[in-house]
Amino acid sequence: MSNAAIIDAASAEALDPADFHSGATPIWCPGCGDYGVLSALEHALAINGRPPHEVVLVSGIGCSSRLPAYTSCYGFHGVHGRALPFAAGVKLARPDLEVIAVGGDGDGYSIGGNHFIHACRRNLDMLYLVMDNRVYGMTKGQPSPTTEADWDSDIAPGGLGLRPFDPLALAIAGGANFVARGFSGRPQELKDLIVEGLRWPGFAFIDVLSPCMAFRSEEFGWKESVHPVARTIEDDRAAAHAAVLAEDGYSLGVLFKDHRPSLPARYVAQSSLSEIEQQFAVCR
Ligand SMILES: Cc1ncc(C[n+]2csc(CCOP(=O)(O)OP(=O)(O)O)c2C)c(N)n1
Ligand code: SF4
Repeated sequence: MSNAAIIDAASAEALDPADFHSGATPIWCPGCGDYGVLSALEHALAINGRPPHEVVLVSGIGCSSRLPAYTSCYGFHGVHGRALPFAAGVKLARPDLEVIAVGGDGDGYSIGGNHFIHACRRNLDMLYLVMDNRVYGMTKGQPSPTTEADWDSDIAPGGLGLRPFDPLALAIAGGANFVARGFSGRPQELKDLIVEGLRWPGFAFIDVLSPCMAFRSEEFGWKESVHPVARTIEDDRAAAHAAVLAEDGYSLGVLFKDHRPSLPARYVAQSSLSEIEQQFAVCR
């Protein structure tokens, strides 16, 4: 048995996916892909072996961003598009914690797009899980940056006509150390990807194809489109970028892994919380 498998076996005995349930019942629509993501995440956290009180889930706004409330981990349900800066703050203040940012393609690639680029660039040791349904679900079906140009809807008749951008290519160009794609309909594989991303040093990004049954029921057909990635490229960012731009957007697995150093340690908070409070005190 490999070292990783021994650790997995020991952790699996210690923690159960149910340990990560909050007890709150998700209010997602029946068939929403986010159920599969939640389940995969809970199983991955149990394998990862860190108890709920050592894990922080940070989100923005959207159906997918409700996810932290359904877990027993520490959670922060912030403002739209700002999950990554909050998560970075938590990680800088408490590098000992497992920090995971979650949300949707609208939250992360539209209003939060600039934060996404810079989170990749800073390469802090955290995981970012995007439930990509290629639509704004919560606000009733507007196109997002990953929506196909010709997707026809009441709100954008005939389609927007805008080329969708590729978040994986952006993450590689930005500097992320781990770039992968998962599918909510393959929760076992997604669980493995999440475990690998959690353990990989630096910024790990997983774009999860997660169908929206309410506004894009055709995404149910993704189960026929997905296929394993041809190969994982390691350390050659230019080659990985070219490969990702050339693939069809349905390759599942790790597309790129790198060992780029994280934000320099000199920028990481060295002070204690009380010292920081004193620095910001209005009256001394
Ligand atoms: C500053 C601000 N602008 C707009 C909104 C409205 N809003 C709420 S959720 C959302 C989009 C959510 O889409 P996505 O992140 O893809 O999540 P999904 O609901 O599809 O899971 C928008 C535009 C808001 N809450 N705050
Ligand atoms: S509107 Fe779409 S994304 Fe939101 S809960 Fe329903 S199926 Fe899921």
